[in-house]
Amino acid sequence: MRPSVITALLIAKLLVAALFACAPSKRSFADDPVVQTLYNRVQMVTFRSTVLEQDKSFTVVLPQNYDAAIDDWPVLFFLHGSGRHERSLVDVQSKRDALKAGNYVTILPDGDRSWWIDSPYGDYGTYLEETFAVAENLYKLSSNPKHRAITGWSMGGYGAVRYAQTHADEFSAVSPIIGVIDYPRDQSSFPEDQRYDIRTEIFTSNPSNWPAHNPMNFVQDLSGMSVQLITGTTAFDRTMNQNFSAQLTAADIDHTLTILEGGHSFDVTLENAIPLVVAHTNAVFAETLLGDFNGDNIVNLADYTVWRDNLGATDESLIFSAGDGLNGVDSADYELWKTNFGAVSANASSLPTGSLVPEPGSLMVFAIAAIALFRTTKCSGLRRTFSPPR
Ligand SMILES: [Ca+2]
Ligand SMILES: [Ca+2]
Repeated sequence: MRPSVITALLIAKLLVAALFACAPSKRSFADDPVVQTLYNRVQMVTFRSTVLEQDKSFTVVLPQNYDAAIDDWPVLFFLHGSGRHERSLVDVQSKRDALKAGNYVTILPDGDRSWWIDSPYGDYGTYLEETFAVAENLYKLSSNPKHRAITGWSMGGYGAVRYAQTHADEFSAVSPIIGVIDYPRDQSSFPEDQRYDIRTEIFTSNPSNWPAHNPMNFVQDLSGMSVQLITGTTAFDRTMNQNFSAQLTAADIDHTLTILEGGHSFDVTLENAIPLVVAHTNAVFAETLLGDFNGDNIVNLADYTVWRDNLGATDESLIFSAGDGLNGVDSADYELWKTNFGAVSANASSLPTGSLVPEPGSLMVFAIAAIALFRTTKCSGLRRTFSPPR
């Protein structure tokens, strides 16, 4: 062989070796979740969970007007019951259709039989935070608690309440469906058909460990949220839900308790509960017209004045709690106002006559606002915002 051919072969060999050295030994989803379309407006995302050290999936139901170019989509997290998984709802057409009526993104994670908490079974509470972070990044979900809600059925009802309690500043609504929510506890005082075996692989067999896991002992952490309890007439969890409702009432926390005809059932009670949760979530998200800082159901110049006069305040109640829910009255709230300028609330039954949108595009207004902003804030990382469909 001629020397030049040998050199060429050597170089080729080195190149091939270098290529293989660079190739990852195992496919990792950490930085690159894989998105599949399952149905119209329904997707499945697979990613590498570093918490569980395995590949996990969640499903996603997108609202009709979803636009990936827009940030801050409202979101409902929906946790499944034991023995079910991330596809259990979306693979049933009636349930899938019911979920599609949401004016927000629905995220349905996979929690195996974990009860959605950190336990000897696995760190599924931490994994849930990880899953939500992946979803938030991929679908540009809102971090504003006013546009975040959580629900689930059975074990997922328990998980939704516990997650809302341990992340109380992240949600405006929680809706357990046939939730096992006065649990784990000694149930000897419950009627026999109203009991549920303690899952000792999660909660241990030592009763002294149970109170720290029973959502009943933390109802106060739900204050400020819109709480919707749904159970069935013959569901074993009915007593637990009635207990929970009484505890909420004692703590002066506004809530609803709906008892549907049916048992602890995927096909009946859950089926009929989904539209109620979707309607509740739509209503809670529409309640706040972001940028309407004086609460008159329209976003206009008057709201800018309110924002300016309260800029720097640590409490957004001074701007009618219509900011981004974070960091007091700040530049992000001004951005919300600017984005939603001219918007009118769906709840506006009677606007004062003559109060319709004043010259929305007035460059002078924005110039003044921009100067005020420049003077008073350090203005960084401003986010675009989604205004809910009206
Ligand atoms: Ca207003
Ligand atoms: Ca703010």
